[in-house]
Amino acid sequence: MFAGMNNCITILTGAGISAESGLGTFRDEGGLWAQHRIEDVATPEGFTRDPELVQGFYNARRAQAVEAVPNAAHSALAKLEAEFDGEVLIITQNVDGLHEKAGSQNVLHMHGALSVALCATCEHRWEAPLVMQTSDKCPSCGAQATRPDIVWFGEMPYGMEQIDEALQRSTLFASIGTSGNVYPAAGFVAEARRLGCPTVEINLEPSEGCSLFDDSRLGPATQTVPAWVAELLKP
Ligand code: BJW
Ligand code: ZN
Repeated sequence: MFAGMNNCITILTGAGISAESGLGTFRDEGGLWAQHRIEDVATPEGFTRDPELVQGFYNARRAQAVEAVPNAAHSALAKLEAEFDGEVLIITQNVDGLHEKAGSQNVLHMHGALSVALCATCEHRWEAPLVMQTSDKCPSCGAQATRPDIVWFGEMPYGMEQIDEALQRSTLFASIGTSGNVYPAAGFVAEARRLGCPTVEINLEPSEGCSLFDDSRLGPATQTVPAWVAELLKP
């Protein structure tokens, strides 16, 4: 009766799943890294050098994310979680909150979230104001060391232990809309394989690690993801 609970689908998502919601990816032509230097806006050193620049970058992205609407790919994953006979875990590198807006509940934000403020002094977290400033006072310790709760290069992504455990019980690993350039996320497919778990890549084009996947579905996420979910839910 509970046999279904032995099924566990682990889904890694990246910027490509939100592209058709109007949010820019990082490495595609005209993407965020074509407009900003990574070391200026996505490292702790960049933040120390010029906090105003970094806050401005994330304030603009937060404003876009608040307005953005989940697309058919996000909605299909929420439907999968609701209807699949087993566990569905989304590990997202995205900071936009669109999975939750679409109704997904089991979501792990390994690179943080635009909607959360973090005190660099005491690590207290609270809901981010739409426009964040480093001089905003921490509600817990009063320090003026407010930063976005985003995992920058050189910082440890969140939930690594939980991710490790999830990969161990996974019966299917899917990677959606990510270029496979950034570790440790880019290494999950190799780990899943090592554990004997089948792997599928769903992306606009083959990613860096495409040869490590057993199966590949190429095309825009709003088409490929609902089709894949329909197959999984087929009785
Ligand atoms: C579509 C589509 C459509 C488009 N439909 N698809 C040397 C070797 C190995 C590792 C390292 C190394 N040197 C340093 C490292 C570690 C480093 C790293 O990986 N660097 C690499 C660049 C080499 N990683 C880290 O530092 C991480 N931490 C860490 O390793 O901790 C351990 C440690 C700590 C201390 C000391 C030592 C070790 C932290 C990584 C943090 C990443 N942060 C960012 C920015 C913050 C979030 C934000 O601002 O939003 O996260 S970087 C950026 O890249 C962002 C993303 O989450 C991440 C991944 O990007 P993603 O999602 O894959 O986007 P794109 O644009 O690359 O790809 C989009 C894809 O979608 C494309 O394939 C398109 O084709 C596709 N697509 N439209 C379907 N409609
Ligand atoms: Zn504090």
